[in-house]
Amino acid sequence: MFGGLFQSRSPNRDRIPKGQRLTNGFPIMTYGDTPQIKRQDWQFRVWGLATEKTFTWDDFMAMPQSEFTIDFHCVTTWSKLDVKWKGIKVTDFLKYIEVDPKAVHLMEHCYGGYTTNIAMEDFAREENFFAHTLFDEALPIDNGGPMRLVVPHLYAWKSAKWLNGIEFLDKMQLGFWERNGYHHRGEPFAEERYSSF
Ligand SMILES: Nc1nc2c(c(=O)[nH]1)N[C@H]1C(S)=C(S)[C@@H](COP(=O)(O)O)O[C@H]1N2
Ligand SMILES: [Mo]
Repeated sequence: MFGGLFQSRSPNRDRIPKGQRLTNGFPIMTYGDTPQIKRQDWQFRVWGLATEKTFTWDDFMAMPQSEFTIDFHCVTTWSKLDVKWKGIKVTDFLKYIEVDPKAVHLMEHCYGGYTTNIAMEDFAREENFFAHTLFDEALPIDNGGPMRLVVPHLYAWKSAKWLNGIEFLDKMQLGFWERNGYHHRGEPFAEERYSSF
């Protein structure tokens, strides 16, 4: 009879970082215009400290496909639990390119010009993926369709929508929000919200 009470103090509490609140919807967070890119026109380029290579939609579809259920934390304080996606693991994708061992950092580039930076060790992790499906539907354009990156262990501004390239770097450079005061790494459980530089 007290089940409801105890459930409301649920096991999920540990999954919600300090300063965050649960949302049931899926807020859209976009700076600027939303680029309209069709699957057949989508391209993804790798450059910098990696052998330059351009991939098409079909190239990505031919890679191993995986399913993911992850929690998503936006620095503006909403968190959404158990978001279901399909896509390509970063660790699987990395088998298709040649990265120079000097690459320690990278820049995510998007249609529309958004950028965000990430360290190689935060990028090349098992739980990160390129997403093309959200809750069993083609990834909606507002959520970054046709393809976005998802990096569950960092704040969602690192999960670049309309992704179209990755530039490998020999040192950290700052992306769009990072140049505008956000933390260079952005780990939600450490509350790395703002830059300390
Ligand atoms: N290209 C691009 N990617 C982006 C953004 C953006 O403005 N442009 N916003 C980021 C932020 S701040 C968040 S919280 C998430 C939001 O993803 P959603 O709109 O699918 O909820 O996308 C991230 N990726
Ligand atoms: Mo965000």
